[in-house]
Amino acid sequence: MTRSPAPMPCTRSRHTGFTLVEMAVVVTLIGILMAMGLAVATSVMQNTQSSVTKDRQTYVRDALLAYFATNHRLPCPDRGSNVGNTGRDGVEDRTVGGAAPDATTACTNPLGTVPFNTLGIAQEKALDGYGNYMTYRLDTARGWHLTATFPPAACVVPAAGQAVYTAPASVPSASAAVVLVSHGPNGRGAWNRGPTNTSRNALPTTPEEQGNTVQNPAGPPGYRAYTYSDTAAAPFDDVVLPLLVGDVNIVMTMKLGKPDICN
Ligand SMILES: [Ca+2]
Ligand SMILES: [Ca+2]
Repeated sequence: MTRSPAPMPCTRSRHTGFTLVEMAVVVTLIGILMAMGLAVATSVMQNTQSSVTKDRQTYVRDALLAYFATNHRLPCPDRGSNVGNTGRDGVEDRTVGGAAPDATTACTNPLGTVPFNTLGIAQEKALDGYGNYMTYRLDTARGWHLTATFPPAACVVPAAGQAVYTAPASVPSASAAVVLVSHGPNGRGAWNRGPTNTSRNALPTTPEEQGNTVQNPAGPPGYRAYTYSDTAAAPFDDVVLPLLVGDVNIVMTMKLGKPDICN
């Protein structure tokens, strides 16, 4: 009689799936990886917004210098909220306004946004990397918006412009014909692209940023081109680029073909 073979021992595990502990480990790892990915994505986005802002400010500054070289003056700000003018259409706003403003008249306001149509540049160049309009502050007190005489009738070096501070100090570090302000990630004080294209974000609450909106600036008057700070005591995220009086003077002397304005 033939004996039937003994049954093979069962080698198959009783657990074919993940244990709760294994599942917990996997879920934790996925969470860590997602958090790392999100942090990297956020960092990349912030760097992109910052670099776009700086690139556009440089672009606008160069466009202003080119405009000055051709027109011998700087354009007035685009000021969308003023009655009787053409609004935030990219055309500079003057007291005699409309589609073709009279360049011999005063600016409606020295503070507004970049007049992209007058400069002949794309509208997006007037925006910062955070989607707000950059503030454009022209030093109208010294007549930069009116046509300069070429060559000058007398040796007159244009006076100092708007004070720009790169750090808390009593003496400014730069003198600007134009100050371009991106109000940064918090966007406080910036004109935004709301339904009417004329809305302005809530103003800054800290003195470090208030000066860039001409809103009760504490400390010395002028604009702040401070470095970024996320400290609770003095947060600052504006990105500021001055068009220096010296740079405009260089364009003037180049147009005159002279070594400087007086020679
Ligand atoms: Ca306008
Ligand atoms: Ca800001």
